[in-house]
Amino acid sequence: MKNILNQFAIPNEVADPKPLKIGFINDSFIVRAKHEGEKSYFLQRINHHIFQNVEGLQQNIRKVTDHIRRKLTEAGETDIDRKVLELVPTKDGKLYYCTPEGDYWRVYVLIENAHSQEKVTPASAELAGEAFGRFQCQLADLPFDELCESIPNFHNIEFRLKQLDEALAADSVGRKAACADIIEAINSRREDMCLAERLFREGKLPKHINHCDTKVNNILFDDAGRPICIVDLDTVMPGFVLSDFGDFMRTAANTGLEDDPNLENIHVDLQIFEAYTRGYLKHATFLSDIEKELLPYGCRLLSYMQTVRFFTDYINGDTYYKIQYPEHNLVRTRAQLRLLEEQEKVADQMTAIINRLS
Ligand code: GN1
Ligand code: MG
Repeated sequence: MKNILNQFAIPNEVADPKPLKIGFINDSFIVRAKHEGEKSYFLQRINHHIFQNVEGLQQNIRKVTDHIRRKLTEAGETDIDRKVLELVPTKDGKLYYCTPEGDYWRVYVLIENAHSQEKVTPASAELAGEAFGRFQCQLADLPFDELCESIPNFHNIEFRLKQLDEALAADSVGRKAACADIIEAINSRREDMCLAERLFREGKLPKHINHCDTKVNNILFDDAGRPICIVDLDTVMPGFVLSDFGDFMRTAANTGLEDDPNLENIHVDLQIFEAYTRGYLKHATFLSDIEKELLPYGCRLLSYMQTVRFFTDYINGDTYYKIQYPEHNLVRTRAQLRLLEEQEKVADQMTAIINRLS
């Protein structure tokens, strides 16, 4: 691993990398400065099976972090190094290093005195809304087609449904027959759930740069509990603002778990919904009327998309998501479907909250 670190333009003396247990996709290590007051680093092996275009991925991250840094500077912000991630290039100026064995590595400067949170409260949800709203706003004037899709069609529901149809047609592990109710629930919503893609084709719904993984644990907070920096930029790519709003609500405004085996636990937490929306709308000032109007739809879209993705993986025999027990992807599917049904029930309440707050 010394040899890997040696490839990067790290100016100060550092200790050996120590593995960090975060995230399921990349392998992460912390690289501490040997002397106090000097920079420490965050080393990652990029999962190039999931991110097959590492060059495009790293260029995305560079463009986004450069753009945000410029915005922060223009706004006269201080402490900018803690408010945006910084990639450390290799000694020959590349954004990643590929080993002779074909492993891809990258290095970020470590942001000190910052931590992430797993749980949300109404107070932290409002701050999270501000943080993701600010992030989207900072990127609103970066043309969406400047970035590539680091995972092609990642949040394209038409593509995800096609993948499901292919999985069902193959039925390679014979799981389809027992899932008629799920297939029916997915099919009956197909047309409605492809609305955003249709509106885009008709020129009525714009694309912007999105984070595409807006879980609360992708925000770093300072010791006083204020959000300082958005991290995990791997899926930052063009898409609908509905993605980021919807995925936060899918993961945070659910009284149950993403894989809750007890469907009775699953309801929409409207307090969290309202708090996040308040924070988000404060900063997402670039939203058009149609985008604002579609935000409750965005919540349903992301729950539906996750239902389709978990179910596809179940039908395929669990090849994408790590599972903890054999029926895990089926349990996840049912839990996400229930969340969708619950969101359908409170759609009007969501709209009323948005109208009141905007
Ligand atoms: C994956 O690994 P994690 O939790 O960051 C997935 C998301 C899904 C999520 C479901 C690259 O994210 O899109 O919403 O699982 N990320 C990728 O919990 O597929
Ligand atoms: Mg992630």
